[in-house]
Formats: sequence, structure tokens, C-alpha cells
Amino acid sequence: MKDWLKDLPKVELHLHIEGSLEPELMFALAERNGISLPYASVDEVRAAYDFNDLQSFLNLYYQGMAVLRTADDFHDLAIDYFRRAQAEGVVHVELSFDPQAHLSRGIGFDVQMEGLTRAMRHAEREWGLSTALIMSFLRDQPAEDALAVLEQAEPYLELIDAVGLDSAESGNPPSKFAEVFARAKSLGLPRVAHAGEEGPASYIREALNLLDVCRIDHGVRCLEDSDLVARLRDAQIPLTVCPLSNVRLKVVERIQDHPLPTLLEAGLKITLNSDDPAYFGGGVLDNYLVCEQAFGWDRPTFVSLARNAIEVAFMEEGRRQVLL
Ligand code: ES4
Ligand code: ZN
Repeated sequence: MKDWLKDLPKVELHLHIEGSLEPELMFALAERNGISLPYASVDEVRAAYDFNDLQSFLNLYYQGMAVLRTADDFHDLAIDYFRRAQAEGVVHVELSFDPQAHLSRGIGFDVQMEGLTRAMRHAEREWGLSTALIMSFLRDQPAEDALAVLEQAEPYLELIDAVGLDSAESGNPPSKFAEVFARAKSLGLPRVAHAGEEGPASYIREALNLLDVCRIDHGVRCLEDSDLVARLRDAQIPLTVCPLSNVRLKVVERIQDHPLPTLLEAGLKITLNSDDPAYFGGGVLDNYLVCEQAFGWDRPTFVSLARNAIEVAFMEEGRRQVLL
């Protein structure tokens, strides 16, 4: 089954590229940029990845990405991930990035875009790996800042496939970003948002009603609202679920307690994704494998999950037809 799951063509819809920064590359980039890290070794970094909740993770996530300075750094980060992803049978990656988290450190938008898009072109050429880029806004920062980033991004719209919403969810409802997402829509950008990870089911509702998103990232707390579940099912709104992430951030206590089987039984359009693979203990394949171990799903179930992601990915129709 492990080999079969590895060979199954998989699509990744929920990946924070900054969360793919492995400790080895963190050290290499720190040295290249003359930055000293608060860790003595790669093992010490990994030992620090013991989280209580989303915020305790985000603190280390923002600290870790401080080694990213130049376009080459962003390029090397993405290449390092694409190489691992294609080796585990991933055929399409939608990477999100957090421009505000770098702008606030003095790293220009152009620097970020140059590095990431160069890596994306390389992945297509070298591995036949297709990619899409999602520009995410930090929901724990003011909406005005997100609007300013969107303005900065306007010369690059051809290179951006969608906008997203991430970072600390509790207390930062989608309604805060209604104007920003309306502007993104008027620019022709598709929209996705994290909702119902740590936040309540009402945030998923808001993301649909006020941000007009076509996908929900996480969304596992939809089960607290049966009307919402019916709506998500009827409209077949995709949920990009990240099981290992949910365990590591204590959204669920153990993988056996994860609501994935219930979400599937409810007829929802579920996909499996890695979120922040360097921090949560594995990539897309590991997320498939942990589900196989915990839930004993058969091959047709995994085929249908993989197909769901192909169906809703931001990719050229010709490419989709080849994969379906
Ligand atoms: C994130 Cl797991 C998760 N949730 C919200 N924001 C994020 N940024 C990176 N990973
Ligand atoms: Zn996420």
C-alpha cells in the first residue's frame, strides 16, 4: 500500500512554502546570510517543534523564516520542497506565501516573487511538476496592510493564481477582510481562506458569504453546524484538510480522533494536504499514509481524494484532463 500511495499522482492544495523550511536549509541560509540562530544544531531545532496550539507554532514559523533574505533564498526554499514533493508522487503544488511576513523584515515583494517564480518555472522544466501561487494575507495584521500588499501585487497579477488568508485565526474573523477580498475579486483573483481550523464554524460561513471563497483551508470545525455541512456538501466546496497539522497543533488530540471519516461520510469534497511539512512531521505522502494507518481506507477512497484535488486545482484545463 505504501508504494501504491507513493505512486498515486497526488496534488497539493494547501502548503505554506515558508513552512517547508527544513532545519538543514535553515542553517545553510543562516550561514550564507551571516545570521545567528538561537539553536546549536538541527536536532535542537526539531526538538523545539512541540506545539500547544496554532499561535505557539506561528511564533517559530515567523522566527524560522527570518533566514530568507534574497531571491536565491526564496528560490532555494521552493526548489528544496519541489524536489521532495515530486519524489513522493506529487504532480502539482499550490504554494502559498506570506508577503507581509517578509515585507515587515525589509524584504521586497519583487525579491520574493523573483525567487519563487524562478523556482516554479524550474520545477515545470526539470520535473514536469505544475505549480500555482497563492498570495496569503496575515489575518492578525490590519486589513489596510493587506490592501496595501494587494496594491503592490498588481504588476504581478499574471503570476498570482489566487489570494488566501492565514495566520492566527481566533479573534480575526473573515469579516475583517471583506473589503480586501472584494478588491481581489474585482482584479479577477480567485479566493481561498483558512477557516474552521481553530476558529468556529461561523468563520467558515463568513468566508463563504463575505469573502466569496471557492475553497476552505482546513474547515474541520464545520461539523459543529449541520446546516453549514449541508451547504458545503450541496455546493461541493472543497476543504483542504491537513491531518498531521491538526494533530501537531492539537486541533485534535490523536489522529484516531480526527473527524476525516465523518467529513467523508457527510459527502464533503475533501482533499489531503501537508500545510507546513517541515514543522508538522511530513509531506503529502505522509499525510496519506497516516490516514491509511488510522482509518484503514481502501484504494478507491484514496483515488477519490486525489481526484478531488485535481478537480479543484488552479491549473490549465489541458493539464487537468491529463491528470484525471
Ligand atoms: C498556518 Cl496551520 C496554519 N494555520 C494558519 N496560518 C498558517 N500559516 C502557516 N501555517
Ligand atoms: Zn495552512
